[in-house]
Amino acid sequence: MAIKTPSRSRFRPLQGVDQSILDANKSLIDEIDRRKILRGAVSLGALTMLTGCNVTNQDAVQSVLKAVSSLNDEIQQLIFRPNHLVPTYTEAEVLKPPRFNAYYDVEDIAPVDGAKWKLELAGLVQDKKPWTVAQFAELPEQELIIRHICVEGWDYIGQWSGVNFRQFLERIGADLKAKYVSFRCADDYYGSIDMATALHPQTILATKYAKQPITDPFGFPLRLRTATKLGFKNPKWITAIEVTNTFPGGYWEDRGFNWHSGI
Ligand SMILES: Nc1nc2c(c(=O)[nH]1)N[C@H]1C(S)=C(S)[C@@H](COP(=O)(O)O)O[C@H]1N2
Ligand SMILES: [Mo]
Repeated sequence: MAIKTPSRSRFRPLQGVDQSILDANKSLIDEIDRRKILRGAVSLGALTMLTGCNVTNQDAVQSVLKAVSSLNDEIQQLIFRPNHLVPTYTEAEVLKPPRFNAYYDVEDIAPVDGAKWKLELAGLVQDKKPWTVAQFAELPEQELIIRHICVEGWDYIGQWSGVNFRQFLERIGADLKAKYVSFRCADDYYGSIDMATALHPQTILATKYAKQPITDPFGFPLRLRTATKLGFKNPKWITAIEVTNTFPGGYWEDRGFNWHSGI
């Protein structure tokens, strides 16, 4: 009896793209999948973010797929424009409440007790004194109304505020020449970003959504919000931050997703 092997390709259709375009570009899509640059579905929004090109029409799809298939982390890092600002939106466009996602269902989240919570600091940081919720509340706030793009193929506009990450890193005496900033979370999630992204003017440690404290599903009391990265590069329920030159990886990156995953 023949054993049916599951299809090797886990690539599901790009949202908003005609099946005929996908058929015509099948080899490129397979190539992307083979290199595990992207796994699972990918939206046009995600492609736009990964490539920095606005993927709005059919002609653009092929060139963008080509671009993505040839990208690797090093190249993406080279084309990163440190002070290039990502589009922001108006309050009227903000989704309330935001859309939940994690590697488990919303019923399974374990809320963080703000009274007991502390942010631990490690690595190339001069002042490793842990931070409390009350101390974060005293920091100056920056607001970002930005698009959250999940690689699974959905997105929403969110309104986040909290301390500018560069300001926070300067305040704790972080070595801004180090390569990576890594995050540990109250769940088993972990992640990391390159220093250039950490220092980007639209990267914050968010404590509020739509001017109210972030609620449990969305990362209370502290999460990262960076405008230049896909959703999974924004850890929620952060418990520790480390500045390091040793590549830290991340939960999804260690399962095959592209580490840079941004512009
Ligand atoms: N700690 C933690 N952070 C996480 C995740 C997670 O499972 N655990 N999922 C990531 C993914 S894949 C996405 S799309 C966003 C979802 O954020 P939201 O629920 O605020 O929309 O959180 C990211 N940060
Ligand atoms: Mo995601």
